[in-house]
Amino acid sequence: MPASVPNTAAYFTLENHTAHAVTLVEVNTTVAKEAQLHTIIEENGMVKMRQVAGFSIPSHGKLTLQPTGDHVMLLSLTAPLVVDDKVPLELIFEDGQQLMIELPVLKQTAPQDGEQADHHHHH
Ligand SMILES: [Cu+2]
Repeated sequence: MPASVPNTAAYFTLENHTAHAVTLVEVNTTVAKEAQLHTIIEENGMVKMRQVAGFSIPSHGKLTLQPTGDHVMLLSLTAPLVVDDKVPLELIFEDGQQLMIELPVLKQTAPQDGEQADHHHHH
């Protein structure tokens, strides 16, 4: 991620091993002013990002965030991200559960409009 770009996106996979569905409703991070849950939709042949209220993960299912679909948008980075640094994210679920994760910073080569799907560095 070049230092001049104030926004970036986070991708990870969550597995739900419980007997009930869970919903990720909020993400907090120290590296950006705001983290939003986004999905990508196609409308009239245009690929667009939309903010959503939550990502639901079915019982014994998983949520896969990726550039072509659901993702966490980090808006207004507070400092430039350095490749291989770790970015802490606090995930908050609808039932009040919290989960801390750390993601490595990867070089970004794909544009953020979601139209290119075949890069190799995604999780
Ligand atoms: Cu987005």
